[in-house]
Amino acid sequence: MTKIATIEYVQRRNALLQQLPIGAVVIVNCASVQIRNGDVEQDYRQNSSFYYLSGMVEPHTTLVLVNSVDGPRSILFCRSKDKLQEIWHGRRLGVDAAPKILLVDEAHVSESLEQKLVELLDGASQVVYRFSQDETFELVQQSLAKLRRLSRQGKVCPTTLVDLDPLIDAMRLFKSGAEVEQMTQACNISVAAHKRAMSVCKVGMNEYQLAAELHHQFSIQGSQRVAYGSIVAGGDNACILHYTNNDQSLQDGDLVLIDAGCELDHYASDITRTFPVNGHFSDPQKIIYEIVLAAHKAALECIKPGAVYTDMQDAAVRVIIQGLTNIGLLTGTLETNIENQNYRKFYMHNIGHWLGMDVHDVGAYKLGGVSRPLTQGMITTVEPGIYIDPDDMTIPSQWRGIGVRIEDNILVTETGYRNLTGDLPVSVVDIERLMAS
Ligand SMILES: [Mn+2]
Repeated sequence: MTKIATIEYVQRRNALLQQLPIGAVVIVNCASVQIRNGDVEQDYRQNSSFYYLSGMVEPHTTLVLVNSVDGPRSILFCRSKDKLQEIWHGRRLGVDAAPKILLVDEAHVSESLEQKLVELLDGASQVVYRFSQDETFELVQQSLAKLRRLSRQGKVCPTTLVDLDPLIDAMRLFKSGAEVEQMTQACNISVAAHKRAMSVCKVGMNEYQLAAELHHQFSIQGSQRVAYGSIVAGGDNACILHYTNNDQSLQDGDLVLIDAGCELDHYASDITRTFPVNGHFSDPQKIIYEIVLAAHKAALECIKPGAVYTDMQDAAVRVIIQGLTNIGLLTGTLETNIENQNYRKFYMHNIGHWLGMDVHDVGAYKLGGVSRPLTQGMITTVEPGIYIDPDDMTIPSQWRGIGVRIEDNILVTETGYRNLTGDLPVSVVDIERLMAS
């Protein structure tokens, strides 16, 4: 399993500073530790943007970047080595090792941050931090208040505050070769886990047992955690888009929808497959499934540099409307159904989302109010679905409660796309064959 080289983090820090004026100071905080209950903490997962710039997994850490006249400067504030604390809670990187391991220019103990930050912000051309992070806001306000009080001693309080998020989001949206490699590995693990779930699925199993099969496969292949709460939805639970209870038994004759992906070194994968619990699609299930699959294919065929998100959504919507009209679940013409959005009763979400360090990754979907063109190096999900309300008595019973979603992870390439999760069976024949073997 390869990891992204440390030098890439240096390049990211420098690329960020290059977009800023001389004298700009960037402050980024790590994720804070959350209490789960009593004395137990939530599993710590580093903030994605902080990790993107630092490669540092530990809590209680702050990264400060200075775009000085002498070149870029990176300063890490982290926990000091502490034998007793490390015996209880685990190893720490410490200030001596940090410059060598993370290739930052300097490292200091966290306790010195407040005082050092006042010095670093003195006369800064602008202060760049994540407006979305409350603790950084407080830290910046405190430092600026101190500088203002010291103005008679010649200190200069910066007057320009800039939000870091749009800058870092725009960088994270475009994946480097190493990031693509990392995400390909994450996708491969998730593909193997979904295959395992398909091959072990049996009537009478519980949803949580199928989830356990996926999670076992994630862990055994080196994934640190899930990228999001796994959805294992048997029968009409599939019509609950964010179903995560995963505690019902899987019934003969039902479909099961699995939306699950692992995280690998802070990069997500996000796959959905829907397959029959007993290994064989019924005729109505097959009909709905084939419509979603055709919509999925139509959306994929749009993907190339210059295409926009709405191209994919529009292509999928057309196929879904046509399919639902053919079986009598929609009436009227294609155009009126598009205009009235009648299809939203069956397909109520969007075609996909950016994928990266966060499962719903950062990056603007529109630029200047219009859908932004796809560009080489972006990774998106493509995930059309049809969900037929189990309680809607106006719909013939054979269709009710069927929920199907098909989701793959797609890299936009120079000439088109690469399906990073394309090794996972998706056709009716291939799924039934895998389940039979
Ligand atoms: Mn998704």
